[in-house]
Amino acid sequence: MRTSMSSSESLREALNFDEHLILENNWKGRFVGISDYQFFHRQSLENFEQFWAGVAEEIEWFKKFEKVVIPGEHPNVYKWFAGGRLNLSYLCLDRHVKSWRKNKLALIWEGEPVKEDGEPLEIRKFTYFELWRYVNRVAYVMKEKLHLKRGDRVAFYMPMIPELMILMLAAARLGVIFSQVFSGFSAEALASRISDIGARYIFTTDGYYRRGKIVRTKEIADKAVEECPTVEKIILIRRVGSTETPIDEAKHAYLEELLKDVNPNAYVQPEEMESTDILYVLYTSGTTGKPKGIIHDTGGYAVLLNATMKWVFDIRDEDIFWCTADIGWVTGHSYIVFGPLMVGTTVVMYEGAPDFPAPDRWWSIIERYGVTIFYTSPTAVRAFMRLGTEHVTKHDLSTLRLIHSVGEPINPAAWRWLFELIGGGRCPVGSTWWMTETGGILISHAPGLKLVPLKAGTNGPPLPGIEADVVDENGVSVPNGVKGYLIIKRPWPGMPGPPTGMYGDPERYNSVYFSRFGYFFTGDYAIRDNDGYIWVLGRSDEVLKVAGHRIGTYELESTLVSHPYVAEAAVCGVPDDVKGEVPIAYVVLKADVPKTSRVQEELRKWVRERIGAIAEPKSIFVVSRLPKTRSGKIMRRIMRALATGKPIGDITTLEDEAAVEEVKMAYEALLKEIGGKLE
Ligand code: 6R9
Repeated sequence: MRTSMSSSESLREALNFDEHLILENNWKGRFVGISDYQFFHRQSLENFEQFWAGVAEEIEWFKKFEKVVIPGEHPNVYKWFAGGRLNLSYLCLDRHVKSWRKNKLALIWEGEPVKEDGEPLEIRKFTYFELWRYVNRVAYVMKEKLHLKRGDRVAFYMPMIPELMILMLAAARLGVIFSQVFSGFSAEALASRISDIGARYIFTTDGYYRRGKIVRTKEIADKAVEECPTVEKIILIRRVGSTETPIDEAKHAYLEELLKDVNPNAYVQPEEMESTDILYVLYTSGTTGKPKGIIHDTGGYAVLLNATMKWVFDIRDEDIFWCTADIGWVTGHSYIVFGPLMVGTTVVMYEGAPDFPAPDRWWSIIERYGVTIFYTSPTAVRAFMRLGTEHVTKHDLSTLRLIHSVGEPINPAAWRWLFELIGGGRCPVGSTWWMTETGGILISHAPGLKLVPLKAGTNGPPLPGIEADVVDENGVSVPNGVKGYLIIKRPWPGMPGPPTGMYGDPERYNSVYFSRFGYFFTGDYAIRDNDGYIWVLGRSDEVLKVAGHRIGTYELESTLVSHPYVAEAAVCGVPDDVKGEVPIAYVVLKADVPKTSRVQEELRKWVRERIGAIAEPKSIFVVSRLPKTRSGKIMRRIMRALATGKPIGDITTLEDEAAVEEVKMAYEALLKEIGGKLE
């Protein structure tokens, strides 16, 4: 059965997805059809509260919720499953330890370093029972030795080692709010997040391995703490066995030492958390201002993750689940730690670089552990595509049965590569759409529901209970096949949580997400096709996605302007074959600075040190003025067109706020000026 109509045909063509890519035979015999899904989806919205109540009953509550969803104290903040009590650490561990899963593997971790023969040097495996014991001992240290209690805040600046997962579960056990900061971020980025949340402790490592080198996290944390008066101590987890700078007992303690005299059978009662209590705060980039601390609650978040593990990943007890994200990003929080452990699966976690020491590292991991579900990103796929197929074909990937990607739209070549080469033509390959703000997947194919035919390249229909739409600038639904803005029309479990959506800033939460359309605005462009499938096309705002990582242009611009040489700066993203997008910058220097090429080098280093290597601009143009409209808005499309050698006619009407003549003049002036200055 082929359900798509002509407009989605042409849409697929426009996006370069060709004919054979509706995969209705993936779920042989079980495939029902999109109209059945549409009916099911409509029902879930018509009986909205009843539907979500049913989904919520699939997890274990210490006390059952009284209400499904009620408004919170601030506009657009909702209380999901109010009155309910639960604990994520209990759901991820204790529940399984009480069942046959006690001795099932919860985690298989592989470190980056390899032996001479190329085999991994370290593999650590934890059963649910072992993980539970370790988490209890760490929770004991947090509670009894560090005197952390419910509602306190801590920061984790942790690389991809099992202790990160353990710290998250220990904090969740005690109701201690945690904020994990990506280990590739700089001291400044770390400091701003620690001070915003008012963390009492930072947990980090002495260092970690990345591409064969040691990254010195302790030194970075030391530097960050200088500006953070709330921090009492840095707790170090030993990973590389040495630090470059001395340990100061007043400032540092090793977790290992703190654990030494803790009983191996230590048990810490999990706190009965309110469904509406904060589980964690994760900082993410927006279009303006400093990074936003997105709050995730306990109950709504747990319900969405539990449901999506089943609907989207079709999780089964024999699965070996590998999500390749870093836990520093939301994908790792939701789909390495809380989602997979809640449903009792075996999680694979890998510490290092994908191509270290050889380009087949990832594929060797799939073979070594018999990974069945693989969750990755288009940018990683594109990087591997350049390295050739032989690194893949020498490994047996036949255990794989389901593949999804996340982070940005998937391009046809990357989709095909995943489908044909990695999945051997057997595995459905989806592109799950969601955001830090949504907590979990909202728009996706759902093999676990066995209803939805997979249409390559689309994100899929909104999941049950999720009402999404594509609208024009006035908030009116656009016809199928027409590009518009993606909005979410009803609250959903897992949305930014009480009390304020954004940590300490309810006004900003409202103005960023709700002021434009009155509904949650995702910031994305999308198309809805005739089957109701959503094709997310990319960001409509100034948020960049560099190798799938979210970076705000404002963050970059303010970092550049804080350099003593720089008077003004403007940043935009330009397409990149592998990373999807990379930042470029235009800077106006102060009068007394010589225009030498060293300026570019200096500024690159400045950004690297202040935000992190992922934010480093690919090119920096020194100009005498920035292309701005009369109202002072930076015309990023001009910058983009110039840097990519494209004519400025190539602009989308949706974002066009300046007169064409004005745009042309600014373009020509700048073109004249920067001619030949591209680095
Ligand atoms: C999970 C995550 C969110 C932004 C989002 C959108 C883009 C994510 C996507 C996708 C197309 C997909 N995005 N998944 N675009 N197809 N499957 O990535 O969260 O880092 O907060 O970024 O990523 O633009 O708005 P986050």
